[in-house]
Amino acid sequence: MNQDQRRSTLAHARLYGIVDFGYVARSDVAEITQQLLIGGVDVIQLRAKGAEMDQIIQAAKQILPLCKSAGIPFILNDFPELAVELGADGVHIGQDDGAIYDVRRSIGEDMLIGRSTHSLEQAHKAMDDGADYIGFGPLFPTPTKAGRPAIGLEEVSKMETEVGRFVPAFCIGGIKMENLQQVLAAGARRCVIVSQLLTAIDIQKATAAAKRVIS
Ligand code: TZP
Ligand code: MG
Repeated sequence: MNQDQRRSTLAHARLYGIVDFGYVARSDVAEITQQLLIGGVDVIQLRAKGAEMDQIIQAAKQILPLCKSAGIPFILNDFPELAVELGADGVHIGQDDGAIYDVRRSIGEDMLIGRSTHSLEQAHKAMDDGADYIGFGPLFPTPTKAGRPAIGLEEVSKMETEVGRFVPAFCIGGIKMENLQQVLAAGARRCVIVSQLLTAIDIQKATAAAKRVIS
């Protein structure tokens, strides 16, 4: 995927899926990635907090070709240099992972940079700093990111108008089928859903159901 394809895929993306080692056994990485892709996720991220480097590399090498043949961008959480080495489409960084400018300098213009944001102010800053997309949340409390205070729905609409119109903004954190309509009604246009998809009995079906609501 070249730079234009990466950015245009992202511009149309609605549902962002994460292969999160908190829910996915190392042996299931390929199978679960495939189910997310068939279900209709528009972006895939590998999030492997606390894992050994070789496990991250091994998982990334399984996910990458699947994303490639599906035409879906593959984003690595953290590790910009590794993302370049592996040929990932982008890297996702948190508020504590340094300046976007520095990451851009190290990975170049072609790759995507996603930034986690937890307030309207941080969303603006990420856009101004040149993020290709942002995550915005957690909207609700979530075991996937335990301890991070929920920001609620109040700022979603303003964030979409002021930031999401220019830079794809994915609402995240505690989003489930049960509250998805409410999140969209609050102004969200794009979402990340992690635990509800990954703990579903039928991941492909759960993903497709979420995609239908969000599209
Ligand atoms: N960043 C903010 S909330 C979150 C991340 C990675 C976790 C989202 O996971 P879930 O299970 O969909 O709440
Ligand atoms: Mg990080």
